[in-house]
Amino acid sequence: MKQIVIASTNKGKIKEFKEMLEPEGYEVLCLSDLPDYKEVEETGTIFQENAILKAAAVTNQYGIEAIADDSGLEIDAFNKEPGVHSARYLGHDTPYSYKNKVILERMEGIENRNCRYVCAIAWTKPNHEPHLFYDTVECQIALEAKGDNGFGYDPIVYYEPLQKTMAEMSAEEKNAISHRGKAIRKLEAFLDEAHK
Ligand code: ITT
Repeated sequence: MKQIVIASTNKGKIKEFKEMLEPEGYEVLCLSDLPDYKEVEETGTIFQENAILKAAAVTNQYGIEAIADDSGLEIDAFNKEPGVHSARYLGHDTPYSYKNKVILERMEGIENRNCRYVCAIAWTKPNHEPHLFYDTVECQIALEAKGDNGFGYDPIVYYEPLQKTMAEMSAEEKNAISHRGKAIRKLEAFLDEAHK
């Protein structure tokens, strides 16, 4: 079994990495599996920068190969905010039911509801150049929150081609079209080569 460590504490993300990488023969470990991990500050201004910061922190601290995901929701009517601040928007520990309600209220009367999820995945390994895998999915802010699947902003992120919010999709449906699903497939192709 090939092992890969994802530098994340986000349960929703980790679940999606496991759903996609375990069937490919990877055992996916996360930060809570590493002893004495010191969390890094996400000081980057773009997703790619933060992804590299998080993956490199694990590679530097433990001398092992690692991956990290930095992702978020860009809302066009809010100048692409919350963007890289998506986890911290309205407070890191604020429940998403509240964050989503505030976004729906702020969107009232705004015609342009376009938004996108963005995902940057970084891969790092001692004595190797880091690699980045990036993808997005174009969506709209829904008129109301719907669905109980997924995590974070999923209940208010509406995907027109399936006429559902991300939280109304099954795991398979979301992984097939999501920013993270698409970026993980690029990572997978690279890992297959790197681990030959
Ligand atoms: P780690 O850094 O430990 O991985 P984090 O949650 O702090 O966890 P980010 O800084 O990358 O990670 O923030 C990503 C945020 O973007 C996440 O907390 C959600 O609010 C949002 N987000 C990203 N992808 C999402 C998805 O597929 N569904 C719902 N919300 C998502």
